[in-house]
Amino acid sequence: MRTFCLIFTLLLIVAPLVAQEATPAASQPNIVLIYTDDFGYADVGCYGAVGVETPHIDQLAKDGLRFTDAHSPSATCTPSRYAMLTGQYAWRRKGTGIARGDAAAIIKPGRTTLPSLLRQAGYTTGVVGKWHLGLGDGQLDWNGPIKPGPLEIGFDYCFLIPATGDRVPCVYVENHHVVDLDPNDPIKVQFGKPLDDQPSGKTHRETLKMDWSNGHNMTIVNGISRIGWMSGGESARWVDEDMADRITEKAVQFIKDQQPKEEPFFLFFSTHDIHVPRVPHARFVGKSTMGPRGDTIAETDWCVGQLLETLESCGMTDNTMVIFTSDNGPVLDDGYQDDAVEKQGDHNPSGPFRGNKYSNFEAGTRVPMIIKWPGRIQPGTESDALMCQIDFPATFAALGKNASQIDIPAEAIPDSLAMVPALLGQTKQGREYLVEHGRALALRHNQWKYIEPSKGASYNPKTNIELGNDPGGLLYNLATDPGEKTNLVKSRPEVVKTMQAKLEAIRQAERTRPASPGEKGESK
Ligand code: NG6
Ligand code: CA
Repeated sequence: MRTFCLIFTLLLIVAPLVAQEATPAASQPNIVLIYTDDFGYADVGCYGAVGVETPHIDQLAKDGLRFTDAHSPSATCTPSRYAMLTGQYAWRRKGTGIARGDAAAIIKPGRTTLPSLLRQAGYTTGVVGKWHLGLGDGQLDWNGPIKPGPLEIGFDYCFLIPATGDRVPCVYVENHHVVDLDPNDPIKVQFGKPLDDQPSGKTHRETLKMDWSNGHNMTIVNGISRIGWMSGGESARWVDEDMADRITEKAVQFIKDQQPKEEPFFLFFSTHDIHVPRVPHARFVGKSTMGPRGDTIAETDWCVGQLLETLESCGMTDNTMVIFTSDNGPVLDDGYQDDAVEKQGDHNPSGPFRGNKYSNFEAGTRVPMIIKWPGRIQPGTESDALMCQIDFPATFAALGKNASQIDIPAEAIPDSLAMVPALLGQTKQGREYLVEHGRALALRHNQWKYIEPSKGASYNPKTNIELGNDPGGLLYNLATDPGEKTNLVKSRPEVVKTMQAKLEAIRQAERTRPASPGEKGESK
């Protein structure tokens, strides 16, 4: 009897794994992608944060899989988001750098995107939070319909912070319209020269509730001066302290609205935290020892908790894959005097890695990534597979029983690789190659990291960031030197040569996604 019980128990444990191998596409999960802003590798507890607690995010790791070598596609926001949604390395495409607040839509209608692929598999798709990929087709009138935008490239619903918290316009956009706009008080937005003689962060610096340190000295909204000029739209202007609550409420509602439906959903929840200006709600002030930067980490953890609680109360926990990650590495002083430097204490947001946001060094793109999918991903596991968010389109499209309904044109998502076994922790074999993108390009392969020669500044004194630009190039063995301390360019010329050749081949290629069986056309 005992033997029978043992065999039976073993079967229970092993069967789902075997089934996973045989039919990797049993169910069609909901997908909640929590995309944080400027969270560094070690900005959450389960990656080593000190001075702030992140119990909900840590619980995700206890219930799921924690990656230690996962990357945002770039070391800043716009290119990372562009690449994650289109599956194309941003450096292949001009105009994908940090977008202005009045930038036109960077991803044009008709493009195959992460949400447009998921829609083919029957998903309802929504994006709530920071967008920063441009809106409209140039010369946008913020008082009229705002398009093209997310709804024209595959999302069914959007509630947006159009660019960043530190850029005008400081209003929310829901689907095609600015929220709470009074037509008698139209909005004007301008970058470059001032709009009128309104007070600015420069002229009325003493009135600000958070002072700027670099740039960010133009239009004042909610006592904080921003990048760019904006007039009108008083009733529509956001209150920074309420931002996390507003977007969480919208995300929670989106999830609840899906409950009666048969179809799965995809929610791209894109936090403003912990980007500047860091202005937590009063209930999070003092939750960390690190001032606003740490307090907004605590605020983000609360948002994560709210989403998980909603899934649970809707009975959706079991069939939802939740992913927590970040759009680029960490920065302390990013233009406001918010005590991030002064109150850093023992907390090291880059963890064991060198560099920060903006940097070619590892911490520019190596970010936290945690995935939970009950029944499909083993709880409390860890993987050092080389992963990148650019693979989300091909990977999410390959998940679940409806994957065969998705048609991926030859030219679509050109650098996105289907990484289902690695994403689910069935293998620790990740990408063979990854191009990291700071200012210069860097190639990862096996233990090697090669940063191509770059003439840019090696250090930015304003942000206190080592950018990792070197005219001679840089080569590191990450297996023995994860902190990128010993440059091997001179001692290992043969490695430099192969890495440079491979990087060049990837740069010249139009795509790195292998052709799918039966694919015609330009597949290489
Ligand atoms: C920089 C801003 C920085 C931040 C960044 C974009 C200055 C001096 N610095 O230009 O504050 O807004 O752009 O960050 O203006 S990102 O995470 O959205 O890429
Ligand atoms: Ca960012």
